[in-house]
Amino acid sequence: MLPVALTAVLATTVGPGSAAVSAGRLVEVGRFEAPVYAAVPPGVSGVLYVVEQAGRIVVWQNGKTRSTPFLDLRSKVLSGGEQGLLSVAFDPQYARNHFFYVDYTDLNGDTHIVRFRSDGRRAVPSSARQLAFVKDFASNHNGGQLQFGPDGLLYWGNGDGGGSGDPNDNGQNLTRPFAKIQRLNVRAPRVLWKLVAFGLRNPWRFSFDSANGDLYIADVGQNAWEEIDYLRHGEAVPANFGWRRFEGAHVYDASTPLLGAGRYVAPIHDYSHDSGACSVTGGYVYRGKDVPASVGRYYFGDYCSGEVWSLRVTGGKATSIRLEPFTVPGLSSFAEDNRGELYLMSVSNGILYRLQA
Ligand SMILES: [Ca+2]
Ligand SMILES: [Ca+2]
Repeated sequence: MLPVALTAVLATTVGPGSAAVSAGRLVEVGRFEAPVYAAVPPGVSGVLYVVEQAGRIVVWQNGKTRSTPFLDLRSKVLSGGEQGLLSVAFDPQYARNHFFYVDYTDLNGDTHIVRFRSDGRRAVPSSARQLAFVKDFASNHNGGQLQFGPDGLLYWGNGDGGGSGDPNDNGQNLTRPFAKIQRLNVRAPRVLWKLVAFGLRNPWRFSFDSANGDLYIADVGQNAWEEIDYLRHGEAVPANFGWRRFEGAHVYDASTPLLGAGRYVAPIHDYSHDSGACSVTGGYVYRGKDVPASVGRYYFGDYCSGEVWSLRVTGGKATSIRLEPFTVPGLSSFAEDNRGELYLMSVSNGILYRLQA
């Protein structure tokens, strides 16, 4: 049997260059019905808008949940598995225009990106304006993340459409709306999505580092490897993240050539399913004040094993990869507030946690 101190070190460090010891713990701050995401309008503090998979957005304020939902799309949303109301993004000028954007799967399982306006407290249903529609063919791999980038553009991720092994080779095909991250200038008079990245299997969660605009994508793998992808702010796009030639850093289908249209970008990190992991859930680079030792670390975890890790990107490479001393089974998402504090949530037990020192 190992000495206690050594066991603790082994439990909190994995991978090369990882001498860091974890500094955080999780504290429960709220309970919801199958939460899958949370976000907050710019400049607001003490509030999170929590996305419930069935189709509601509820407002959590100073530790309490408002009784009236901010948005209720339950009659329009097919929910369960990878479907449902999947994320929300608030307009950078929300304080002025009250616009926000949602991604959901409708009763046929097709994807909608819709802009709504609120009256400040609740969504105005008649304000709905559709910005994208994708006819889908399988219930899984619907992506679902919306984020505003450092350029003020709206970024949207969609998966390869689903099934298993990318049966239609959507990953290496630019003519279809699958397996991509695209971005939209929401101020332009016409809706025109532009390609940022392709070769993604299911980018369920991606985020930008609020300090420098770097992009982190957690791309869900097939049967063996989960991956973290990274693009430094300002790097040339489109980037080709390789699916289905590659799953993580490993060849998945050698007969699928990489499209020449984009530069292939290998993951900065991948991890195997050996430990009971099955599906990566991407988080955020921590920029808060509560856990000073974690500033600059990117957090992510696994939906099945509930393991949570963090790493630092140094010189374009993942360093100081660290297993955190807590688990969140059913980990559906992370969230970040305007102070840079980090939240985690479980779709299976409904708990919203906050990272604290
Ligand atoms: Ca699908
Ligand atoms: Ca990849």
